[in-house]
Amino acid sequence: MIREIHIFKDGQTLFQDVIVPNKDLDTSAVMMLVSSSAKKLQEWKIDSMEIERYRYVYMNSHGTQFILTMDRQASLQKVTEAMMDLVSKFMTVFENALETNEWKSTDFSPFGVGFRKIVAKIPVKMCLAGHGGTGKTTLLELATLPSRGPPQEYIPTFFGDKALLKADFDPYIFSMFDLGGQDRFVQEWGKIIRSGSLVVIVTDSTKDNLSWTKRVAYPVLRAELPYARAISIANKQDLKGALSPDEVGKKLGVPAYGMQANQRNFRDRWLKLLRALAFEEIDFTIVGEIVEVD
Ligand SMILES: Nc1nc2c(ncn2[C@@H]2O[C@H](COP(=O)(O)OP(=O)(O)O)[C@@H](O)[C@H]2O)c(=O)[nH]1
Ligand SMILES: [Mg+2]
Repeated sequence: MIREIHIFKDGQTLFQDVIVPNKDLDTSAVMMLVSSSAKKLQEWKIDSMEIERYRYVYMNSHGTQFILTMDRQASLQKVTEAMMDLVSKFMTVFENALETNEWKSTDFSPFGVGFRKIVAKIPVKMCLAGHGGTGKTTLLELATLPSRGPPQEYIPTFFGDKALLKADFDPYIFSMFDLGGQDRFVQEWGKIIRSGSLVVIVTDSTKDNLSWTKRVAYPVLRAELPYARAISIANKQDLKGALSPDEVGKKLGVPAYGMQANQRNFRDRWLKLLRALAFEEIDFTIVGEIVEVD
């Protein structure tokens, strides 16, 4: 998922759009570092550097530095393509201005619309991870119920199902995977979840299920998606004896949110949680930093 764009020339900011701000790093210091590397690049070459859970993809054209901030875990190839696309579009409109002194008085803000369209072309990969029977398919179905926006799509697959969520998350669209929770499939998760930005750990709020999650799911998630963001769902809160979201969160070491996936009136809450995870407006954990408790 692309989080930010910054465009610089001669140390001045021509354009920037911050969709999900980075609260961990000093952005202006990082931009100084990255843009000084970008300046040394040959025309149309693309390079990148990683800092913590972020990746900075950069390019230099017409003495102008383009820097995209993305989730480190997401697909570098897709973002590289997006970079080519956006620099071409930018040059189509502003090349003449950049070649003269005119750029100093040019308004680059109309580029924002084109930029967000490019962002929307890369689906944000989100994985539902959990044991069979915890409610992953039900959560996918809940998210794909007819909405006011463009139609959401439910796509059955062999290992688990997939949904394309096109409404409610502007400018992002989500590609959400139900990782089949049969034990024999868990080893296959790696192939499906590679380049996932977001993980939703689904539990049925029982003790046995929490130990399965930690024993079987955690090793795969840690190996495959160390930089992804994670929350957990304490599902089936209607059942007698269900552990509270608080207890589930403590035991898993991942903030947990209560849910009843088989109830339509939980749809709004579910979509709000997904949105808040993508925009970093709720508590979450980085997969590689999960500290579990017995
Ligand atoms: N009581 C209750 N049942 C649920 C809830 N969410 C899902 N279920 C049921 O749990 C069963 C397994 O759900 P499913 O989505 O197929 O699980 P999956 O294997 O993780 O995909 C189904 O019968 C669902 O209707 C819930 O919040 N409460
Ligand atoms: Mg299922």
